[in-house]
Amino acid sequence: MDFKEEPVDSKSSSRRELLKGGALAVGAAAAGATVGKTALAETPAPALPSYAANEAPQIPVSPDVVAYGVRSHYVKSVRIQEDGRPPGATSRYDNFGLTIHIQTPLQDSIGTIQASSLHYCATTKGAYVPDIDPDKHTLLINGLVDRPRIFTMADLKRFPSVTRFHFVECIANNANATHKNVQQSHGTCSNAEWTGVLLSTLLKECGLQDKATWFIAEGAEEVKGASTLPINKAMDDVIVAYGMNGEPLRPQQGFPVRLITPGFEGIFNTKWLRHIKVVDQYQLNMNDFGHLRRDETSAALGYTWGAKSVITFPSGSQKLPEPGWYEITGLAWSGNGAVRKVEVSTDGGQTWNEAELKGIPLRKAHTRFGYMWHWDGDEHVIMSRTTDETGAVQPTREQVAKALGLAYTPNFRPPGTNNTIMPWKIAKDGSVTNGLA
Ligand SMILES: Nc1nc2c(c(=O)[nH]1)N[C@H]1C(S)=C(S)[C@@H](COP(=O)(O)O)O[C@H]1N2
Ligand SMILES: [Mo]
Repeated sequence: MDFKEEPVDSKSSSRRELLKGGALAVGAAAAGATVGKTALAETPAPALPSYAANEAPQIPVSPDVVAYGVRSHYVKSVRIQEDGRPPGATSRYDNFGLTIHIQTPLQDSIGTIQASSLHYCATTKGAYVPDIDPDKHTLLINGLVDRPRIFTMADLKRFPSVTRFHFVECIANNANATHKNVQQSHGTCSNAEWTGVLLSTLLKECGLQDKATWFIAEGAEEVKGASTLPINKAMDDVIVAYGMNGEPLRPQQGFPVRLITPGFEGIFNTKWLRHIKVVDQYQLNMNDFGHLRRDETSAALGYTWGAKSVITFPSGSQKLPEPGWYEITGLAWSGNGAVRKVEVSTDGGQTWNEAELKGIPLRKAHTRFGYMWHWDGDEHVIMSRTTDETGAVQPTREQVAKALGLAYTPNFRPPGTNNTIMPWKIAKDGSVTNGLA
């Protein structure tokens, strides 16, 4: 069909005929309109909730809420203590009776960062953390430097700052078959935006000496949380951080200042930082207990986290209400650098599909991924696998056992930093359980 194009204001416009539903409109478009009209006529409009100011439930705006906001009381997501104990319950203690681990609710996580209030927390001090007055706090840098110095918090803030996203992950983040959900299996890892001054900037200020090979970082609490770290890591990307997610660090995260050692095992991220001593040999510290390797050359290098990922939805204890479309989503990261690729399998690892990366993958930081999947109502084992920018691919537990020459059983727990693939089992009723079980 064709018609003569005429000016819009033409009295005898064929365009006007079209708009009035004339001959030209008798086609697919008109048929569509009819369907729409019928559907509208048969479906009563749902009653809209009224949000008139005097009718809707009100949240009292107290001075506290004005001063520092609170989330909706409909949002219930909370941290737990290790192994599923609720907050306040007795945690598992180490040989010193001091360990506490608090896990972040990854099953409810949105985007890539953990709210500071939900960031995991690990301390060898127990349930109390130092309560430090930032105006009185200082950081001493001495040892193999030309100009030892004591920095106040105000001094630290005069140096050029960096603001970077990084994950911190405890060695305790070691999924096993008893874990009910992703909070228990992977919740000892969080990602945040950290602001501070590069340790390399401070060491240059102090005049780092050539014979320096290691540095010891010490916290302010009595057990010190000290670690020995290689100086080349200090000169690479270690941050002396005072800011987190747009505000000062929280007490549990090391207020007023801590180390961030990107990609390294969590224990090296010394909180309540008060002393950095530059030395020329490795020194054993309290925090090395249980983390030390016998091999001298790698003894204190710590464990860098490899390529890792986990599906956060659908994950253990969640339930798919009905067959149909879902976005399988989760987090991917690597201590080696940025995530390059994430794949998702819905058939127990037989076939892999490339997932969509949400946003630009950042070095040693969480990247969210998503994969649209039509669940057919059958049993499935779903899992995710990361490849990082160095080409490292997240392994299965079987592969790790084989590489280490260890026997593989379903109870196998990889030693050290466990970055193995995490399977979730979906039953016919849609319920999701630990696929290691
Ligand atoms: N001073 C000090 N720093 C510390 C610790 C500690 O007990 N004392 N715990 C370490 C451990 S074991 C981990 S996993 C990380 C956890 O950092 P987060 O609590 O901010 O998540 O902090 C590390 N830094
Ligand atoms: Mo840790």
